[in-house]
Amino acid sequence: MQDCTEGAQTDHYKDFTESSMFHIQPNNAPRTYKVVCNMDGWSPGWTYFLSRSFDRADVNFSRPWAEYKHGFGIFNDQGNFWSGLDMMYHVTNNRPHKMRVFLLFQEEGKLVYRKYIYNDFKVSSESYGYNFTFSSAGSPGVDNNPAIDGMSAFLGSRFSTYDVDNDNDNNGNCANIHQSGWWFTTCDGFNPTGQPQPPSVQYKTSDPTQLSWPHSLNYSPVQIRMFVIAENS
Ligand SMILES: [Ca+2]
Repeated sequence: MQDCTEGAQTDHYKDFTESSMFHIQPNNAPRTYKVVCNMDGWSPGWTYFLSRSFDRADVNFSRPWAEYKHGFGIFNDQGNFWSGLDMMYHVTNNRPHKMRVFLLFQEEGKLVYRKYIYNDFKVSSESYGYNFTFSSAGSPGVDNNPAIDGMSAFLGSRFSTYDVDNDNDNNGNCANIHQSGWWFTTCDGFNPTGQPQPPSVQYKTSDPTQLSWPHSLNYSPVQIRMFVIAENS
């Protein structure tokens, strides 16, 4: 299958009842990629590229360029993982995809999901630093809980890791400061691949290694998931 969306529409995979590991090969790709697909439930056909949650076996996200390029972590429904920038480049350039960010916050003693959608989300090739574009964005809301656009602040930035500093901060290495990899601009911004916090840590702290995403009340996420699905699927 060229991506998880095609897999979810194929009889061969219809009996899968949860998110699990598959191999995909986009038509434009030289090889297969290991990914986690959502084949059932709320909306089948999503290809995950990031999953990190406080309640799972810890995976170190402070990794070099080569690992963010190829992917790392535990590739299943209960694992923390990053699927790799090469996969994202090939999947999103093979045919149009929309991207969804799914965040879980602890807000006043209650776990609240918030999501944001980016239409026609595309990651460029390694020679362009994997920078991304999208055509429009919006928050459809989950139980009327809108999220906040976190991606626009990173538009135009190249990806950075501790060994490849492509950020716009001349005084620091943002990936090293945040102990993660991302399309960093300045080092005092948000850290979407950072360490998720237990629900007891309700508010974002000054710790730069903490997982963070814009929120009007500065809540700290306990979980982040990012995935893409083919448009008009
Ligand atoms: Ca820098």
